[in-house]
Amino acid sequence: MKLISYALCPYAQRVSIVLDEKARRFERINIDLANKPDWFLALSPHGKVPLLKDGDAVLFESVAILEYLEDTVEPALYPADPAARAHMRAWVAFAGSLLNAIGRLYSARDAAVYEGARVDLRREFEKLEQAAAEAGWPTAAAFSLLDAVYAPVFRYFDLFDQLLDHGLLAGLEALAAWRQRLAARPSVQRAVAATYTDDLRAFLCRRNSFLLKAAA
Ligand SMILES: N[C@@H](CCC(=O)N[C@@H](CS)C(=O)NCC(=O)O)C(=O)O
Repeated sequence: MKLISYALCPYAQRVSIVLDEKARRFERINIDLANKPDWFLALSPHGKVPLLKDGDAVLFESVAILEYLEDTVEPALYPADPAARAHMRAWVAFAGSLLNAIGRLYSARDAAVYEGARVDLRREFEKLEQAAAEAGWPTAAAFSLLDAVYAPVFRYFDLFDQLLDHGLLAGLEALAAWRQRLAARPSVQRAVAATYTDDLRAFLCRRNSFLLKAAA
């Protein structure tokens, strides 16, 4: 299999983590999104990564790719029980809306927009905290698809925590425990390059992010 990606993409990280957890060997090809190659544009309907190439099949949209891998490669990362599976799918979708909210946060260029995004994101994390604590995700024995989609969410905070006192996860103990468990997982560590945090900082700098101005 070939995973077409971009170095910082959280959606591609999901796929990388799941392939790794399912012990499927794959080749990762990172492209420059500012200069998309023609071969990529010919394959990608929306010009977005990730794409997964499996033989003649070219798959796009990370959740569709995860579902494909779940249908075709053992071990299962969704629960077998239909209600538990539906529940997990709903929280997988929530991880996507969190990634959008994080995007709004780091795209803010001034204090007022940043503060609005910060308050919205904090509210979403409080919802997640309650669900995580009730369901026991932070200490779950088996790795699940939920782990694969929340690990890239938490990874942003490796840099954000160095930059400023954002308070986004403060006091959310279930999320802190979950984040720690995921950060120790080899598949999660291998989903990005060792230069990830520096690369993310450079990305924020190019976007003139308020996060860096506040840190300065
Ligand atoms: N909903 C898509 C989102 C994918 C996405 O937004 N990818 C970004 C990179 S992280 C991208 O390719 N953006 C294209 C661009 O910036 O031109 C998925 O889950 O795969």
